[in-house]
Amino acid sequence: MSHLKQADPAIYSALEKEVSRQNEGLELIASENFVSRPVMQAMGSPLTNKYAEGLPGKRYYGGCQFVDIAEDIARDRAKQVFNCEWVNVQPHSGASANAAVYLTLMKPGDVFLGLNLAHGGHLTHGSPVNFSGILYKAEYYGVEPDGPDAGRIDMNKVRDQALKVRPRMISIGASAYSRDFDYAAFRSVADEIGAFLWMDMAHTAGLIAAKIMKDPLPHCHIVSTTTHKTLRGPRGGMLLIGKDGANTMGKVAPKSGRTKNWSELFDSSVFPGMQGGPLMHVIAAKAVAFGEALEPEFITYAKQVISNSKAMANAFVERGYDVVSGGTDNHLSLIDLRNKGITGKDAEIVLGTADITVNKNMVPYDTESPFVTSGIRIGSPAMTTRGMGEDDFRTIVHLIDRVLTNAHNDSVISDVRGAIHELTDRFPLYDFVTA
Ligand code: DSN
Repeated sequence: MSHLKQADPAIYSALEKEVSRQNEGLELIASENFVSRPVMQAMGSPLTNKYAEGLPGKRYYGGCQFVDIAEDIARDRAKQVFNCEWVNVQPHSGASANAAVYLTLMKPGDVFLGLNLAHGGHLTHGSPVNFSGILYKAEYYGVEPDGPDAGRIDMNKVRDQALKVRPRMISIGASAYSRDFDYAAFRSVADEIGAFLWMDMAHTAGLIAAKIMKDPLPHCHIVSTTTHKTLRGPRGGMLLIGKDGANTMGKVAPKSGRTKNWSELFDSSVFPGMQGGPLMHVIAAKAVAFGEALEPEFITYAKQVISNSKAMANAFVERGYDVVSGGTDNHLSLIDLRNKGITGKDAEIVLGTADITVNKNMVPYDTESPFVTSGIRIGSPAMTTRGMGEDDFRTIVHLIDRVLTNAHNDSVISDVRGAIHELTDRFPLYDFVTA
């Protein structure tokens, strides 16, 4: 970092402080993780200088022979990781990947059916303030309010809703849903009404790659993801079609006099439909991360993510917290704090003062606004990457509970902050700035 330190002390200083925050604090935001140094090195490389619109071997610029190697490796490794037929590794983000899905499969005004944002869905799955809700007509399914399946999706209700609103596309995937999805049941609903089925696996991609959560690829026509959450790659997006996915979508109407495969249509929705030049440094970093995901250590990590998440959820339940759906199958839990007398917003702030980073989150049937919320979302991937196990996560729940039940007691919060720093000291992270 010596060049940066000398050339731009203001940015260096912000970076140094952020690295200290990451080193010392407890990172429990479910969508965050810590990438390896090789991933960071590929990202911070001269590949950022190269324009490469198009695909490997078919670019609109000269001099692409070496970035082609990187993109081909990224695509080949992604295909191995997810056992899929086709990928496009160029989307700059999950939202860009999702935009390419809409652009390919929907026309403005078409109806689609997705998980309600207030029940764990994502902004790009039909929120009225997002392009997906502005350009298309979003209809929703949700989770059960009460009963034995409280907090879970009831597939009979999804079917009823699909038969009622007749969507052109059904989306699966969530930002705050702690249970696995019944992809076969979703596909059966989609087939019954002739709809496309799209899974946004951004949150669980790493757990799917490790084959410890159900695989959406054999059931869905198209799958999108980010690459930086449980998958532990650089910030970015990707589109995938499973071995059977594209073949079950029927015939594509000829465009420009030639029948195109679905994969070609998705490719052209990414570029030139949604994006200009791909970020070749990020694509190289994706290739590195996919290589890491093919190593046996990745499966150990992914299993530990879920064990830690379950240990954390159980510890919250034991302390009288209302964990939505009663537990978790994946890397996150959603905690409804209404029985604890603190809002999600206040919980996020007070935990932050103890160097514990979480995010406030709407809970299903929330009575607070999205800026206040009644809950927090807590995830295990980042601290699992640092090496923590179930006992550490039980300690974390104990410390979170101390803060939330002593939210106005500065001395308790200061004690907890000290305990957090002792804990994180035992699991070193990055030293390249502070060393
Ligand atoms: N904003 C991400 C999350 O935190 O879940 C999803 O895009």
